[in-house]
Amino acid sequence: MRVLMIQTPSVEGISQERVYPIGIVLLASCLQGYGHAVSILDMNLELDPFGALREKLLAFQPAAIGLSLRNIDPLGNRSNSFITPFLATVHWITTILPKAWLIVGGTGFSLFPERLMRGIPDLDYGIIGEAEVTFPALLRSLDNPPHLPGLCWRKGTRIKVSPPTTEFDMANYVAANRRLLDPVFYKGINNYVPMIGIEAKRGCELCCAYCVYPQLQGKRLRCRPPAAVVDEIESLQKDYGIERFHFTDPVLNVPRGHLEGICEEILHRKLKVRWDGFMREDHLNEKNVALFERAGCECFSFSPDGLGQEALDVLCKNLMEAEILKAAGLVAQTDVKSVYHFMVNVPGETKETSEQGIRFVEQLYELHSKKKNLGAIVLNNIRILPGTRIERMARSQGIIRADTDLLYPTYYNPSPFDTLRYQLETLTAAQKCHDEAES
Ligand code: B12
Repeated sequence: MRVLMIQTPSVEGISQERVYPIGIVLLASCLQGYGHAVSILDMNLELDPFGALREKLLAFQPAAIGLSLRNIDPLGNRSNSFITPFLATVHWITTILPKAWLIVGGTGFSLFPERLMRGIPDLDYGIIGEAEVTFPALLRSLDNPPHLPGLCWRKGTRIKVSPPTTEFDMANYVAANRRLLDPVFYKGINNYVPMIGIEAKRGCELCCAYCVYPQLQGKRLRCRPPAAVVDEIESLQKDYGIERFHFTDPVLNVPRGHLEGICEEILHRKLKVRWDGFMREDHLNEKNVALFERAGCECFSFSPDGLGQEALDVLCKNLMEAEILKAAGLVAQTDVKSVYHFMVNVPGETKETSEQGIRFVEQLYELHSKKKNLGAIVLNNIRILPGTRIERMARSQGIIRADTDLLYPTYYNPSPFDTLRYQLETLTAAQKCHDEAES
């Protein structure tokens, strides 16, 4: 069957950082293995995304189209929605190729499956979560699919959803066939984000109050063998000259020993690559910080989220303020920059916690002041996503109503601390200016 995989618009305009759409390239690689003729379109790469879509549809004439809805909105308190261009994409396809099967998946879809299937009657099927097994199986039986994990389908006017799988065995992981989408197209676009994502594992065993990662990938950690991860990195460097990578793992440095194994393999092969990924503070020590730096870590990215112990506790971070400061002390001694993400105006915010938050930010600047290696402190309000503890809190506190449509940007930011973010941002901007003036 001719199958076209499309990454629908996921960034705000052409100037934004873009990422290689690893999800659809992995799926297309799988489908190729089953003998399908596949093609890929990343609309984010196109100056005229809808013109490119039309051209691709007419030239390739797919019988089935896989639409990836990765992002629902840009987060960061912004109010744009990627649902609008997604709806436009569906509309263009059904106008140009009304007979093609339309199947949707991706993280954005997986968070709102019923809502989207109900709201967009042109979607024939949806698949929640990882789709390496379900998608090829669905293509074999589009007229009358059997029970498949994660499948969303229509029965009359009803939407039926079967529970997704989070059990894909990472020992069977086949690295994406990059010939299907040349990484070179993504070179030189981004200023900050490494464009190529590498999956070292799936799954997250934490239960942070706002987070959907365990929902998306399951709670069980499923690691790829370090040598296989480094094989993928090595071949991307050799074949495409890619030197910077982002590990897509929810938390990169758990379980203990896995990232260490990857780093030892990188060093053993003498690869000169740079990489980053989100790490847990309580798993860092002098030894592994030094190893990560030697193996090419170019940024310690942290998401401690809570600006103090009360906030850490309410966000269920299972992390101590002292552990964050200890980790900051360790990474501050390296020549690698660090970035910290925090959430502002979390449930239970008071005058005291907000003042503590300000002091906490100041302490981080202080720790990093000697080497001037604090890349950024990123401050956001919480985007309320379905199925999270924060959603339940927001409902019980009357911050969202029973009929609030979470599909569109909705943040937890009640008064009276709804402007706290600006206060903290002003502080970080002033600190940055001070640091730059000194250096
Ligand atoms: C790594 C990551 C990043 C990295 C990417 C680096 C890189 N070079 O790739 C960074 C930090 C840069 C990043 C940035 C952003 N991200 Co991000 N990111 C992730 C993360 C942790 C993993 C994504 C990933 O690559 N997974 C591995 C691939 C293989 O899995 P996958 O894409 O899910 O694909 C599988 C399935 O979804 C499915 N599938 C995918 N497509 C399709 C299509 C069809 C037809 C079918 C059937 C199935 C299917 O099958 C695939 C294989 O199993 C997810 C959270 C998570 N745990 O999933 C958030 C996540 C996807 N990001 C999100 C967002 C919003 C963003 C940003 C907009 C945030 C921002 N303002 O910076 C940007 C946008 C970047 C962009 N250009 O798209 C949201 C999206 C949902 C939402 N809330 O809108 C998520 C879910 C996190 C969250 N907080 O909610 N991200």
